Amino acid sequence: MPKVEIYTWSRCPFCIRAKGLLTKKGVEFTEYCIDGDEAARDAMSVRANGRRSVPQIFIGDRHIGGCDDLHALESAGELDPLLQ
Ligand SMILES: N[C@@H](CCC(=O)N[C@@H](CS)C(=O)NCC(=O)O)C(=O)O
Repeated sequence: MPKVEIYTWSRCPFCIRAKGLLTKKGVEFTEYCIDGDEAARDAMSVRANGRRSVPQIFIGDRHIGGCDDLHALESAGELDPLLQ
């Protein structure tokens, strides 16, 4: 399985929801909790094509986007192939 990374704020409902989907699917992920860390957010934004909201999710080299993007992939049946 490729490395799955997620940038989060601890109290962000979208982050909690995204992590919930990954956990439900049995996906192990690396979480970067960047509460109050603007330098880390800047670094995330560079990786995430300018997006600054959290969560931002990466699977391998691919930028997935946020919580809605992750769930859209799941609904379309396109998430599992990315995780293999
Ligand atoms: N549609 C986005 C919404 C994410 C979102 O709004 N996150 C909030 C935190 S809960 C945020 O980053 N707000 C700050 C901002 O948008 O700059 C997703 O599905 O990930």
